[in-house]
Amino acid sequence: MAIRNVDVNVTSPGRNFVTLKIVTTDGIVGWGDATLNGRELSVASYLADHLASMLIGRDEDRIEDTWQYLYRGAYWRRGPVTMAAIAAVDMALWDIKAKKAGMPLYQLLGGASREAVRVYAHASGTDYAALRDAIRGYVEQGYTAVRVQTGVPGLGQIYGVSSGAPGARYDYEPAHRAADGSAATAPTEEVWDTRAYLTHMPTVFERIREDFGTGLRILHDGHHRMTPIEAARFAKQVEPYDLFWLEDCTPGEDQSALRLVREHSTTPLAIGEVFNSVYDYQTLITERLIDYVRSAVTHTGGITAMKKLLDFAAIYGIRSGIHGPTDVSPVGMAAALHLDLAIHNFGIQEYMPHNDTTLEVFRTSFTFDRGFLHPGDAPGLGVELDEDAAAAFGHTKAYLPVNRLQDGTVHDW
Ligand code: GCO
Ligand code: MG
Repeated sequence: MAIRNVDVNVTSPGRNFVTLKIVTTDGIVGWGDATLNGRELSVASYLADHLASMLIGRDEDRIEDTWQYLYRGAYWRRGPVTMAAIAAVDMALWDIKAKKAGMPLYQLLGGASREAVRVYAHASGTDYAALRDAIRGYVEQGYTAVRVQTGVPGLGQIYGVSSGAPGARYDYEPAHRAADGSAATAPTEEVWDTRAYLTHMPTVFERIREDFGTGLRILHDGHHRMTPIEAARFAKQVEPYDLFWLEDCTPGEDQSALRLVREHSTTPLAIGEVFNSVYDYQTLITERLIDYVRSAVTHTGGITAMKKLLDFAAIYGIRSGIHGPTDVSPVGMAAALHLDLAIHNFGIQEYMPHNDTTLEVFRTSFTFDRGFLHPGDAPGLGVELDEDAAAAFGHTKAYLPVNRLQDGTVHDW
């Protein structure tokens, strides 16, 4: 048996997704997620124009060899486009192998290490009252962990914070189309002031602890916006509020920046959603500068690479916190859930539910129950793309916003 067909599907049921379909000579179909928010067509081209023909005729069972062939065999290694493309091939091959075995993928990864996967929700609000209501809503649904993001007095729309418009809980998240829903031609711009943010945020954590007590796991995302010394001071200052983690406090390229943060604080640190290789973590893991690995399976070379990365992290007592916003497709989310259920050093899983339109196009078998997800027991990843439904939604160009300081300087994400 061998790989017979490789197809790349680009669809936009509310937001853009890139999905790889691999079909074997005996008709087994495997799906992989290759979505790279705001740069989707680059990965689609990498797959369709460069990799697809290399895969035809290969033995679909040789997952490790195929991974090495695409990674080590290529002259140009790493980078989000390459690693998202390799991830999609890898996921699709694992999907096929598990379907052939008649088992959910987590069984092939060693079987379940837990009954279900604890997830955290995204709560946000332009002011504290709105944030508190959002947190309360999640606590009532059974969530035990919530990421909190809020507006900062004096600043306008901030990334990660819902505008508060009716029914628009996650309106900050996808890359933005034009206001009328058509293709955007350039990113929108937001204004940022780190000093105002650093003054305001600790007061928010204090109120959350007053209102929700000590039991709730509170997470917060800094979106790479602080300098090392700002991050060190902030992480130290918020220690009394016992964050589950502070995410992406400094720009991702500079692994040594986290040494400074670590020297000054015991607030747990998470980073990695913009990383795409184990080498992005080498210093962070071996020097124990972080507590959680935030990579997406979709952007870090797939299940094969993530399993190795997380096993490496486990040696240093570092746990998983796999990236799971809606810019990984339900296929990528399922891949994360199978790993989460199987690995020993699971920490927590991010969960932003996809909207109904997306879920009509991707048929999922994972289930949510009172703050926990389970990948389900369908053979394979447990997600199927309905290509007819997908065909109704053409790709629509969209951009993540650009961030500027009040004087106009382009700032970090
Ligand atoms: C998170 C994130 C995402 C990113 C998004 C960008 O989930 O922690 O930071 O919401 O902003 O993945 O494409
Ligand atoms: Mg993040």
